[in-house]
Amino acid sequence: MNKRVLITSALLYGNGSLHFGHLAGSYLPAEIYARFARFTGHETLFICGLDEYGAAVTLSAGKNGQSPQDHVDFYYKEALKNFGRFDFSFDHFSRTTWPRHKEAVIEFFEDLKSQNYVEKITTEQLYSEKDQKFLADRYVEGVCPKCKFENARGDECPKCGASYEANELTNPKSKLSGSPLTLKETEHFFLRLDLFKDQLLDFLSEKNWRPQVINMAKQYAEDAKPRCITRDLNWGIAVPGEEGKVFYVWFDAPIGYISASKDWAEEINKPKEWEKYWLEPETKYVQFVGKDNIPFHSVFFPAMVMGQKKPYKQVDELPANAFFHYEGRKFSKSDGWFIDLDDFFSKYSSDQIRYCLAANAPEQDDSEFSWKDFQMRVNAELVGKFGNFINRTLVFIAQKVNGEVLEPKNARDRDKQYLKDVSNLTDIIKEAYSSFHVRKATQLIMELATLSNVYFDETKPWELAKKDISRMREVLAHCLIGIKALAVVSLPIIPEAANKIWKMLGFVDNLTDSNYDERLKEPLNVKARISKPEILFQKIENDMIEKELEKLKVLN
Ligand code: B3M
Ligand code: ZN
Repeated sequence: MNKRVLITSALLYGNGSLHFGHLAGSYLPAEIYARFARFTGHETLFICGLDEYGAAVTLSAGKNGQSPQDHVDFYYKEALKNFGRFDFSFDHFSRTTWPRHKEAVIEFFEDLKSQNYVEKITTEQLYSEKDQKFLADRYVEGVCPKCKFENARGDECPKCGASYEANELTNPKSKLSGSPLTLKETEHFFLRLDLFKDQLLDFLSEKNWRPQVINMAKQYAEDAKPRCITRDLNWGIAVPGEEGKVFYVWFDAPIGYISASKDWAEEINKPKEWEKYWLEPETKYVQFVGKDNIPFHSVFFPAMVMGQKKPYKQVDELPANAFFHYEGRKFSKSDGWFIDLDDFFSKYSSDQIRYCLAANAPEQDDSEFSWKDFQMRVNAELVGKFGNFINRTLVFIAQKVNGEVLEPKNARDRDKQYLKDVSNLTDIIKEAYSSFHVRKATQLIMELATLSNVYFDETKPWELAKKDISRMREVLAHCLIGIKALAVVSLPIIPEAANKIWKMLGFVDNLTDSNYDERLKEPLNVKARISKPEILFQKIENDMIEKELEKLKVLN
């Protein structure tokens, strides 16, 4: 991994609240990777923000009887509150309505235009006779040209992830009135993706991305054709010199990664600091997105970057995830098929849900959140394996050796074997994080907890307490090393618990003051005393889960 890492998560649309679907797909994997990158000593910038323009926003603001600006102001506050509740560690969370973004977008456009990569073209766009206007993509619905899904949006298909022009839909109709649409001539700017085709295919040929990601990217590059980047809308970044036209949200939004980095640099009073991440080739750039965003991040934005005069960093890794559903269905606030986060956080903790979402991350295929699985992950894994090992060891130490922090002195083969297992697992957990296998990381962490419990069970310190105190001390000293390893490896996923464990072991500094490898090698703080351990995770009782499921039954 390069020394410097730039990490971005897809900018959240400013038209709704965060849900577990977003989190499991593009946010939590990025958050875990960012914590891991910092903890392994990389200079890290983790950027996100709110995607505030586009027809998705005007449409939902309209439904709410709100102005688009009021609408996104509300959702910006919501986003900050919710990401905070999930213990996110963004370095900056920006907004595309901020001025620096507009400047950056205009600069991108002018660079493309001056090199003839954008062109004004007379085109046929979907027109509503009824409303007497051209309808921007999200106001249009029709049949997906790729997978034939009935309710595809005007610019991308929520089912197969295809990305296209609204006039490629079959049977297009107005989303507002349902009325059919006709084609009418108008002028728009087009990005000449076709001119970048060879360069894009070369760029993609070097990527070792997940098969589903690289296949989709290559297919989209093969089909590269001019793509309309302006819209007839009054909410967005105005196209210079054009009346009533704004940039298509997918043109402006990815530039938001750059403008957000500039906002961050200003905020930390080092206005040029963003350049280290964006203009220096040795940065590694990782973009986390959902699968419906793949074409925009693998082809559309890279082409925009290729057409710039400044040498912006291109994406190096694109660990796009599949979709994440809720009890067999898509999350949908309008259908009531969602989890109210105020209610959720009144009962459950951030670590509990972070762990559960990580364990079910939709890395290969779609996956889902179910309450039974959540209960199982918490009770059987976090409480039953992970928490149990830590708790039983620390309680025993508090009772039997007055909380002394013990050091190994006379290891036997069984102890050495345990240490070897711990060391193997901490290595492969690191590898899992580095290669974006969050699901595997959770499994391996539980494997470490399980083999630690087995070590405790086999060495039976409670029996040794009656007959061989020095051997008991030796075993407990090894258990403490296992606990320290659990704190280290679990930090990216369950930071609250990891930090608590660190303190319970008697360390006075913060776990993140040093790094992953150093922490694993470091001796325990023998001067400290272990007091009675705190509970790391609350068990979830059956009646709590039944109540959650009851709420869904009325909707079925
Ligand atoms: N807001 C789409 C989405 O959230 C869009 C991402 C923009 S990333 C530049 O799915
Ligand atoms: Zn489709």
